[in-house]
Amino acid sequence: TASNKIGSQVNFEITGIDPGAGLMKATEKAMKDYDLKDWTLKEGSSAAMTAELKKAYENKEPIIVTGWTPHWMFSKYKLKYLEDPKGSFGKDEEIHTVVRKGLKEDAPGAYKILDNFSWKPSDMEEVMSNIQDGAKPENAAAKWIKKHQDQVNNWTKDASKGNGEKISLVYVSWESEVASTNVIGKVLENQGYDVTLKQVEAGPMFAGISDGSADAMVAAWLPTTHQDYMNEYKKQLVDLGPNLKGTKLGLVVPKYMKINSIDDLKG
Ligand code: PBE
Repeated sequence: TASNKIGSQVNFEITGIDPGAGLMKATEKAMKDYDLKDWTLKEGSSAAMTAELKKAYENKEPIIVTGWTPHWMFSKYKLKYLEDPKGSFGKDEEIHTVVRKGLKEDAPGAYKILDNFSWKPSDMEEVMSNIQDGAKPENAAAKWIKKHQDQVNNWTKDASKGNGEKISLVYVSWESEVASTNVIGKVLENQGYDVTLKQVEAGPMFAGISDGSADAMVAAWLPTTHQDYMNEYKKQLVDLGPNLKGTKLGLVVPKYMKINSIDDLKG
C-alpha cells in the first residue's frame, strides 16, 4: 500500500522534539488513535527536528515531523499538516501567561505588563523568522519592539515603572517561546526591571513558577497541550490568561509528499 511505502521510506519514524513537550504526548496519543503500531516517535529537540527537516527538504526526501503553529518553518518551506480526522491533536488553543503567587504584590508594574501582554501569531512569526535568519533573539526582540511601539505602549501604559527589581522568566527552547520570552523580557527591561531569562525543560518551567523560584512564563499552551502540567501545578500559580490565540499542533510533512492524512500512515 501507499502507506507501507511511506513507512519504509521514513523508517517508520516520526521526528519529534523534546520529550517534555505536550506535542510529544499528543503524538503518542495519535499513534494509538490511528493504530500506528509499527511506528516510533523519535525524541530530540526542536532544533534537531528543524535541522532534519531542512536536510530532507533540500534533498526532496520524505520526512514526517511533529510541528506547530506559529512557527517559521511554514514560511521557509512548503509544508502541510496531515489531516487529523480523529482529532488526536485537539483544537486551536491559546498561549497563556502564568506567574508566581505574590508577584502582584512584589512587582505590581511587572505583573501589570505581563497581564497586558498579548499579540498575534503574525507578530510572533516576525520575531521567529528574524531569529531563524540569524539575528540574536534579544536583537530580534528589540527590533520587533521598535517597529511595534504603539502595541508595546498598550502593555506598559498603566504599569508603574520598575526600580531594578529582579524578574526571572523561564522558558523552553521552542522557537515560538524563544521569541515571546525575549520580547516580553526586553519590554520589562525597558521599563526598569532587572530581567533574567532562564531556559529549562517543560516540567521544571511549571515547577519553577509554582515553587516561586521563577517569576513568570509566557509559554503555557492551553487548554490541551499543557493540561497535565496545569493540573499538577494550578493551585500554586496564577494564570493571567491568553497572550496569543490561534495555535495548532500536528504531524507535518513537505507538500511534495503524496500523503494527506494521518490515516494514510497505517500499514
Ligand atoms: N510546542 C510549542 C510546545 C508548546 C509550544 C507546541 C512545541 C509543546 O508541545 O509543549
